[in-house]
Amino acid sequence: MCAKNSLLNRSRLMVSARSFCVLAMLVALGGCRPASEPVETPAPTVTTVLLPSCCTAPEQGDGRFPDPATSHVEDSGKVIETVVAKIPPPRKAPEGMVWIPGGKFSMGTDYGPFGDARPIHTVELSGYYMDAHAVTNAEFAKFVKATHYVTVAERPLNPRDFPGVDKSMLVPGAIVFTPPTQEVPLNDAGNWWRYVPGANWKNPEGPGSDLKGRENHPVVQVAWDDAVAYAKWAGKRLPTEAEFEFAARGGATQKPFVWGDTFCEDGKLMANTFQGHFPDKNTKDDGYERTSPVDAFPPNGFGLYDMAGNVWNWCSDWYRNDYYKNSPAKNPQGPKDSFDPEEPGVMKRVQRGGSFLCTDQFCSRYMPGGRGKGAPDTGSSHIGFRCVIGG
Ligand SMILES: [Ca+2]
Repeated sequence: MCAKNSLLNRSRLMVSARSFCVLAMLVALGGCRPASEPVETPAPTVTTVLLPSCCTAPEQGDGRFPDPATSHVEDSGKVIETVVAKIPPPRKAPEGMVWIPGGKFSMGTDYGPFGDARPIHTVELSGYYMDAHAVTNAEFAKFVKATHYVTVAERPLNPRDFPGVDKSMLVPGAIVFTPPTQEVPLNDAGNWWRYVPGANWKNPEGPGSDLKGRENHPVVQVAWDDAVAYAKWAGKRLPTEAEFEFAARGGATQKPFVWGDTFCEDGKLMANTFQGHFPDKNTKDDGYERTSPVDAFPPNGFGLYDMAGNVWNWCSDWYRNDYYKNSPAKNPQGPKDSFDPEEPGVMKRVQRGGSFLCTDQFCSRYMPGGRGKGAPDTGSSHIGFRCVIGG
């Protein structure tokens, strides 16, 4: 999607929203109002259109996502045992990359809340090299130094693309996780996301923040367009959604976590997620309130780090909630267009892996079948990426 269209998408959202609360719910939760319901022109606010849309609150029970050990949807699709191809790497792996030999696996999950990850279906993949970890701040800095690339969050906003919006509000910036000081309803992501003028990859939390001590953390505040630009410069590409899931599963079959069957392994937290009470009290049992070094947690069965937690990873595919019904069996590239019933009319790309904000109280999509999605022009403080090279 070109930047112009992306901005037009933003603009359309801005004039179709009713209020911060409603739009925040539309973006973060979806389905809060029928698409055909007429809406009033709001008091415009940049903040509302830039909320990320990766997570959906649970709809049942005590407000927590159900235990993956007990939440299984019947007739979710045929499951086969994962077959990791015995294909040796065609050449020495590029520095920092891991050979994923491809094979066959069951893509999707029977885990209850993940309705868009069904039916489970067999996918066959060719081999590829994947970055062992997400692109770091230090690596992204090299790219920017070499190319003088300006990320989406740093670019001026054109008033023509935002009719009716006060020019003073059109300030480059990005959305930042800003935890409230008290318990808040989980049905309004506006309670913990804030648009911060001046926030970008170099200043992830806005002016006054920097990357000192975070050189080995994943870069964040990068839009899909930024990730694609980096990949092209590096001679790589973004992974397809299928490549990411196959890699995340690490050769295992339908395990709920990329490391195995239980959230903790021998009492050890295996990924950077959110502990405590979301979003107001982060007990940081895993040691990190926000991003962590890319090698802080153990790698999975393929030797890949942070395939769950830390930051979401942009994938190349457009997002459609119903894609698994029609996905090609071999090397699927994603649908030709995008549709998210939670937010019709907004084109989105797939994100995978979950982030440091994932918790069973709000977002369990760090589990390998979980799908995330977001507008290509919208990064945030918990979205990064990694790259692949075809075999
Ligand atoms: Ca954490």
